[in-house]
Amino acid sequence: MRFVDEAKILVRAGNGGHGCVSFRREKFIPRGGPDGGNGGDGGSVVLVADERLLSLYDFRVKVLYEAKNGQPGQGGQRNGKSGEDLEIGLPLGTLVFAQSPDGERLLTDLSEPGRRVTAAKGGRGGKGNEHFKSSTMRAPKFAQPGEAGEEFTLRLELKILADVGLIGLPNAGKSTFISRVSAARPKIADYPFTTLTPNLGVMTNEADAGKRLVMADIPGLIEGAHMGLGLGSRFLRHVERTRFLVHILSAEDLSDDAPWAGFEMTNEELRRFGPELAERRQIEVISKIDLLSPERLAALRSRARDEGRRIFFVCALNGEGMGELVSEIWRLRDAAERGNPVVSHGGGGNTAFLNEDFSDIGFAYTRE
Ligand SMILES: Nc1nc2c(ncn2[C@@H]2O[C@H](COP(=O)(O)OP(=O)(O)OP(=O)(O)O)[C@@H](O)[C@H]2O)c(=O)[nH]1
Ligand SMILES: [Mg+2]
Repeated sequence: MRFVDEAKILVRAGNGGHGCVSFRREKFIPRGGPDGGNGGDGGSVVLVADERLLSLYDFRVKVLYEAKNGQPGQGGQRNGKSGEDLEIGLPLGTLVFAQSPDGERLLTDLSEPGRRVTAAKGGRGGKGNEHFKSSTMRAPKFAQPGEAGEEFTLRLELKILADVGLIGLPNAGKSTFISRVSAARPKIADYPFTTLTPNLGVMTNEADAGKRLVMADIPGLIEGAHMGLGLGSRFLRHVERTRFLVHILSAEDLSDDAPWAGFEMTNEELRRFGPELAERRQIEVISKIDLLSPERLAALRSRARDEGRRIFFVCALNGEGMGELVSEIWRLRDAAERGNPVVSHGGGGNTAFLNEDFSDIGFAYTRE
């Protein structure tokens, strides 16, 4: 399924059924009283946050969403049936804007799984003529029409909600990382911009009541991303709503005199995109350490220590350093959960499984 994060749809609630004008007609009762029933209410259009979805693609294909009309009332005091509501499932993290000639307003932010919001209210059914009879009006020859249902143009904007955002230069090993720690299976290849759209992976911690953590992998950032270079900041908004970032730098991209310069470059792009994102807590990771000589690796470790910089050195291929990194990710997530409930997320579509290679650290790694 294609990843799409913007769409525009038309939602139309059902009209209320008209009230009925009718009079009782029975043998030997020449002038029966009014017995027109009420019209049924029109169905509403209801939006539901669904954590299994990760794209607005469907809403590019189908644009009009209509709930059912209420049925008209009938003679013999029979009320019309109400129209059924129409439920529309939207990805968790969808912002919904209602448009009107004088602009748009935020209708809702579907930021909790299962959240339900009525986007267009169904019209009320009209009263039948029986409702209007009184001592002064015994035979009302009118009934109430049903109300029209509401109708809106909605602009949908998906901003992924996840616990952790993965960032780094192209080819840093981000997708490899997410594929090692979750059941997500993104495309991985030895060239930049392999990832073209965000992926979500779910990590589970079987040792802790199956606790889940959702990680978002986005395309690599290059210098000038904020100006639209590379895949630009097009996808940066998908790590805006994360608790913290895991920043991955490949051992291939370390320069000799200023080894961490690659981190600074990506951070500069974050800053230009939004200062708030640049201040988000990060875990710094050097990946692909299997490509370094033991001496160089030792030198880098001690340099980081001397500079008071906590850097995790890992190899996603053989698992070296991964256990420690994953523990740190859970630790930060737990701390963030206690401190500030930024994200509420029950998990995405990718279920994780226990990986025996890493079972000694007590975390459920996934690697089928
Ligand atoms: N030697 C080695 N290679 C690795 C390691 N992790 C990833 N790679 C390789 O690095 C290349 C890029 O990996 P990806 O996971 O696609 O990198 P990415 O950061 O997602 O790249 P983009 O999606 O293009 O931004 C692939 O050929 C991987 O096999 C590692 O720990 N060691
Ligand atoms: Mg990738």
